[in-house]
Amino acid sequence: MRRKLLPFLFFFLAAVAFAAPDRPSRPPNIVLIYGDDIGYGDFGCYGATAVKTPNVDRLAGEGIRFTNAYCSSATCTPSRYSLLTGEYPFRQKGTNVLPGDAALIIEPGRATLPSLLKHAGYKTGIVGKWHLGLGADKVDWNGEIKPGPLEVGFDYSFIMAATMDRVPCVYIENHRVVGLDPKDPIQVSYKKPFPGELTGPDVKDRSTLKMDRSHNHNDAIINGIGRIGFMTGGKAALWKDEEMADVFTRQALDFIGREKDKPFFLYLATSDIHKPHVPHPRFVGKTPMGPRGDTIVEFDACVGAVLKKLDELHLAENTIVIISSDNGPVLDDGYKDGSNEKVGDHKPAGPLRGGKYSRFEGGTRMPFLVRWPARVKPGVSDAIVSQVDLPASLAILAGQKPDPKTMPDSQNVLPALLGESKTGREEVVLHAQDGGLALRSGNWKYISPGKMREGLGPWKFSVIPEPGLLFDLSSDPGETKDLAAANPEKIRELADKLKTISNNPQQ
Ligand SMILES: [Ca+2]
Repeated sequence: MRRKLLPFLFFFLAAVAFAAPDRPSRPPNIVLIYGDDIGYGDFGCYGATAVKTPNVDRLAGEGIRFTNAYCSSATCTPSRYSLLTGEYPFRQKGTNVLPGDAALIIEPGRATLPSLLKHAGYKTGIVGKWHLGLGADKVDWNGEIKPGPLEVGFDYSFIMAATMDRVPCVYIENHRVVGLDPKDPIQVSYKKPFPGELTGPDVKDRSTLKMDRSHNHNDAIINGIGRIGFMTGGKAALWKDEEMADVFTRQALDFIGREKDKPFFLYLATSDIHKPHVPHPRFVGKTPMGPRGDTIVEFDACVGAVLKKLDELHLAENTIVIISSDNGPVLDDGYKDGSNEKVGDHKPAGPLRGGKYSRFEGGTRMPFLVRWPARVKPGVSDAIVSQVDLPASLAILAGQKPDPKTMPDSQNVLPALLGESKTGREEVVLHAQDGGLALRSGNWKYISPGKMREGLGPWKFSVIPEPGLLFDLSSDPGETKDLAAANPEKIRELADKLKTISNNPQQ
């Protein structure tokens, strides 16, 4: 009799344990807050003083602050591709920065970070910037917009298609444009303007614009701001840039609230701090740095709202919160917003050289924070990790066995992410779409011959000659002393290694 009761008792106790809040047996929720164009030096916890980021700094103090964490590429689309697929972007054609009417570049059905977590029982959601293409060919913005996030592993999606400076300037929830009046259908073109729609060249008095361009961004004028690409229709659905951060934050909080009773994965890809920098009026003037600095404060407020929500729902203890960015910082990226003139002593890339678009460290070394109170002790880690490792590492944490064939570059660096190991990867490949590849191996950094952008915009362009550049990051984090001539064997070794990795995954 007693023996027969035991299994029931076990199941009863298991059910009680499973129902308890913050139960350790439940897989952790995962919230990945992915900033846009935020540099290594843009947060207080990485040395910024001209901008205050108390919420990000709080998370850093309660978790691990990484000093050698990388995105895969120095621009948006390729980094985001890598983050979700576990594959370096240079292995696939078509992964460079996409126009807003591009087709989906992730093959539906392939293993992704969200699909593996979904398979592990997670509810998966994306809120914010997508920029990985939508549809199989030409998208009908007035019908069902697919395939997209829902076809590559997300249960819920509330996104902008591409970037704030590209059309279409509308939100898309799951498969539909939000707030679209069917009597005012949307058309999008990246080739020619639509008759009767205001475009940049029509605006002779530039003071009538909310923000003028410095280069490009002179196609459709929407909300007083020039964009890349043309669109017509959908007037009721157009976003207002100054409200975007609040809209995405609200959607993120709603997702957490809806899914709080099961493990969830939220990929919150913020609009901040990508150009055009248009913070909500309550953040205007919060820094001496103009709109770019103010959008960092807006990003921090979004982080604060998410942390508060997790606290209110008693989810913080067993939720992993990761904060990072998709590429390095940029000042003048196409709008006259005072970013260069007002930057003052602030160093957007901290002590690193270069920024967005660059293969110098500023292009791809990212702020990277991991907080998980139930398991992770606060600290600082110098382990080398890459965002391309998140799919395999988080999937393994959730009990999945990712296939290295489908996620060829995603290494399991979970011990480093959780602070249980001081080492992560031995080397990482870094990419800039108009430059080529670079390799970090231990403290050595090799940049292959090819094009190079210098500066944070406007840029100087140069060509790196054979045999490339070599730096010792342990003594020269700012990549100022090229050691190539003095170390011919080392540079040959690294060039060979880079070639091997780029030809053969997981070497
Ligand atoms: Ca970006």
